[in-house]
Amino acid sequence: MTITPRPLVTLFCAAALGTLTACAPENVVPSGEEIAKAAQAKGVTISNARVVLAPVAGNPAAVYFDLAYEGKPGVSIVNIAVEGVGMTMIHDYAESEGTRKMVMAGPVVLSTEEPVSLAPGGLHGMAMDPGPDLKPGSTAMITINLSDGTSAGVNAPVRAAGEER
Ligand SMILES: [Cu+2]
Repeated sequence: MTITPRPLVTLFCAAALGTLTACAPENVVPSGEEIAKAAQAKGVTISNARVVLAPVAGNPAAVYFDLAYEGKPGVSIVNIAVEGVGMTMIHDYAESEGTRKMVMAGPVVLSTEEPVSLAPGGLHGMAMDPGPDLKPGSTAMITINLSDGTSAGVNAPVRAAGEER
């Protein structure tokens, strides 16, 4: 079975991390079985992947990485899954009534011209309900699912809130 890209609804989320769970349900993460069956993405190079925990245990963790792409055009990241968390959303920031708010983002179109960067202050992954195994100094598998049904995985270090992002 292939993973079909699902249209992601752009909707405004509350700025506070604690209330973000309220805007989750549109972004459906494939089951572990679907991930296992997905073919390895071609032309994808992931670097600098890391998961940064929130200051309060159990609050959403941030997911960052750089992705260079040399594959076919018209492919995008449909969703991201992180081992040991409930679900991961793709977020960006947008200006609204003079304040910066987190908004749902994606699919993220891949380009051979410019790498995709999930980084502090911009596009990022938000890993909801991180489990107890996600500790500073450990690692977590990040799976990046693409619209062509392939996926790329990377083992990322988990960092504490105060560490370098
Ligand atoms: Cu976010």
